[in-house]
Amino acid sequence: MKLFYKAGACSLASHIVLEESGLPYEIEAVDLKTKLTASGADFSAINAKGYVPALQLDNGELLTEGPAIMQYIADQVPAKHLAPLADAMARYRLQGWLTFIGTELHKNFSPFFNPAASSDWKAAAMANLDRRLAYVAKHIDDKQFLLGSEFGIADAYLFTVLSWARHIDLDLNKWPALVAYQSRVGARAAVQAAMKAEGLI
Ligand SMILES: N[C@@H](CCC(=O)N[C@@H](CS)C(=O)NCC(=O)O)C(=O)O
Repeated sequence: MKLFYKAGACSLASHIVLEESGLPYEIEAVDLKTKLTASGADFSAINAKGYVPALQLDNGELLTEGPAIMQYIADQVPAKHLAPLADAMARYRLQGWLTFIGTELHKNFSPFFNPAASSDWKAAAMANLDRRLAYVAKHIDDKQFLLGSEFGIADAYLFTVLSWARHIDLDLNKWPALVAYQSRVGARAAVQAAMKAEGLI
């Protein structure tokens, strides 16, 4: 498998999950401005959406959308418990978290990385982040990870979006549970390895 990624972007979550899975994989960086991959390929021809993450499977198929990619990887290695089994209630809870992180968190960070975003849009997004993160902090207060005591793919995604806070002047210190969570996830060997491979640490 090959993961197309941009250092520190939402593709980091899929990268962490690949590391956690223990499966063999490669990574290739994408320049999102020129849409060229590190080897000089036209990324738009590989993924018509033009954004990361994208996972090229061993059979040549391409899978896009982080939550789908992460679930695919998790389902290849059920013994690693990166996602609850497909018919378990906990799987729907996981889907709920992936959707929440994608739509309520990830996409409220997006205007801060968009030079065309207005200050009104950014202010509205920051207010949303404030409310949503307060909710997550309360949820995580008595837990190790989002679904309880076991690390899973939603944690890889939440860790990744929380790592953007320092770039946008969002101080996580007002939620000590989130800061502790971030350190807990960040200390995992797979997270360290993925971040190192992307040149983030
Ligand atoms: N819905 C997509 C969103 C992916 C996304 O927002 N990717 C960003 C990086 S975090 C990107 O590649 N942006 C560049 C672009 O849209 O051209 C997913 O969940 O995978």
